[in-house]
Amino acid sequence: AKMSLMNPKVIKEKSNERTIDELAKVMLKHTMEEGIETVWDRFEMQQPQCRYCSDGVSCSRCAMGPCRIIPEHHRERGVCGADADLIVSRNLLDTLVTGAAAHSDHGRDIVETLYKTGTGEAQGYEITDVKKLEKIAAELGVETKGRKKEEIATDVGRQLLYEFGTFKNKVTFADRAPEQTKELWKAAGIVPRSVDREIVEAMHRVHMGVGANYANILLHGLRASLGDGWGGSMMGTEISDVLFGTPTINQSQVNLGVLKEDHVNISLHGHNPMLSEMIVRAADDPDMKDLAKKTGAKGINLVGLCCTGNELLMRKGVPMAGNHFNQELIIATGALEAMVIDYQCIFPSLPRTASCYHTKIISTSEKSKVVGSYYFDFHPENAYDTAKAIVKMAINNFPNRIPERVLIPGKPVDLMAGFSVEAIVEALGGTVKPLIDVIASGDVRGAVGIVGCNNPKVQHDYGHVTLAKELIKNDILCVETGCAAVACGKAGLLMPEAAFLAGPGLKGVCKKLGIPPVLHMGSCVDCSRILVLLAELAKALGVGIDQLPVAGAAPEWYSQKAVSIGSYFVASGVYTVLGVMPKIAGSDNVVKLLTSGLNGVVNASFAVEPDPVAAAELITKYIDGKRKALGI
Ligand code: CUV
Repeated sequence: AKMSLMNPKVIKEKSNERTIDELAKVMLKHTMEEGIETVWDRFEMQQPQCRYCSDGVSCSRCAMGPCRIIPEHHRERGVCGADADLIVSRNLLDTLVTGAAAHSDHGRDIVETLYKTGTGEAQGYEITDVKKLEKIAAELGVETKGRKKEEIATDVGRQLLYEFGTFKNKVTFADRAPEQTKELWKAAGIVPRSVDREIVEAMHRVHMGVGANYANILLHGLRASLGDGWGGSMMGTEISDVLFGTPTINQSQVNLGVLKEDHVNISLHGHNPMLSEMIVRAADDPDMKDLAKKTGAKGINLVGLCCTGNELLMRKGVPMAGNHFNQELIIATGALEAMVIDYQCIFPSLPRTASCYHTKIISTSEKSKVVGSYYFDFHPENAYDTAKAIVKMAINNFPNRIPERVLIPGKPVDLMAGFSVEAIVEALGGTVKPLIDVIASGDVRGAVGIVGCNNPKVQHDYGHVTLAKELIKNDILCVETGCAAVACGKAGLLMPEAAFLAGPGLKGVCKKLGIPPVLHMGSCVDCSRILVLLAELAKALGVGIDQLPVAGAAPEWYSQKAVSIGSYFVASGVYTVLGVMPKIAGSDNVVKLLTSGLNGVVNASFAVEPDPVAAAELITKYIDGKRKALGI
């Protein structure tokens, strides 16, 4: 029965306006007909959004406020005396370190899991990549000779946990940056001292009566972001590789069509592989497979969403159901028995969406309890047993599915993933030299990291896909993470066949190596893989990262984590173009500092360009400038 009061023509128009994902269009039409609310509807209901908040000139940090800067009404300062520059910069620092904290707390959970795997307290985990563990041990000065991998893991875990606090005053992985880049950090006073310290100090600085100089506040933001990128996030990536394996190139499938009508469908949504990897193991348990058959299903079908999906896709080839804005639509297929969540990027309203169907939302983190969800207290100590209990709950929900309400909107698209730095180097024959050669010859003009989320201010996936297509046309190789990579996967760009869309130079290189023109490097914390790749390229060339013909882009970002990523890209010397304007327009000084002033500090800056075609032009011009400066 069609419940909607909306005109069918309006429904069709809206589903086309909201997304370029063909299967999402089908589902959006369905949600509008059925009267199921989505992120796009809520965005519409929030219009017009507050102008003062959009420009960053509202402040509600203390009890003398809230305050707004309204120059035309002579309100130039908040009650405390803060002007627009200070209010904007304080708000931005707060946003940035919220993101840094999210990444880094995830990193800590992983490191703690490694530590507990070493000591034998964790259940069901093992050390998979011993070579990587030993390499990291050497960087940390942990003895490896004649020792068991568990002993090394315990010491590596402990050493990394120290780097969150204030005792060690060192973020070891930041040593991986080239000397020239580290010199810039030293000169600017932004070498990160620890992961947590920079975040806590930022919270101190935004307290009334502490940070009062906008430039000083923003520089600290760069330092905190470096503690995330080269610290917390890099630990998340590296130690996940140690525990679950370093990704190798693999093939899988993507979009809502990965759901299977005759299987128990479970989607894994969130970020931390310490949960999702364990669900993969539990679903492989013969007891679980038998149970699924007993309920009449052909088997268990695990699918990923958002970044924990990227983690599983990279390491295990688990099919990917979609990115951020597919999370409500997958429930509306009526074919999902359970959505298992940990934390970050999970709409708090998902149980409301699920209440229209048989789908169970299963939360697992004490940090992210969700009203209306089923909660399992998941910890390293009880990981395997809890994972099995979760899978069991999903299987037992299969008979509750209502077949008439199932709508799987189409067929999945093939994609290639697993491009860790190690996998890229292996594909190149063991060193980065061949990549440098094709950049020097001009066959590949440069490389761009496209990262970040979906945002209802941008047509879903349009920013990511258009930017990537424009860049590869210009012979610029794209490396991607997060929802950007999933968007391009759905659009078919993650297959070697997509090389026909690339310029002649890049096309030749892709054909020779059998790789796509857009490489999937993982989840958001795996933006740290991009840093490692840049560091290796710069060191091989004997230059700083800021001298490379590379750039970053976040065409559809929404999250505080993306602010931290963009900031550590820029602080590491990577020009970064945003597709959505941050909340800073209320301060000309902050805008100027971020879009040009930083060039005098870290030799890189931000730009904002909502049109992805224009953004591609900006980036191509910038890359050509860098090539010229290198004399290639
Ligand atoms: Ni972490 S942060 S919406 S899932 S990329 Fe996707 Fe990626 Fe942004 Fe979230």
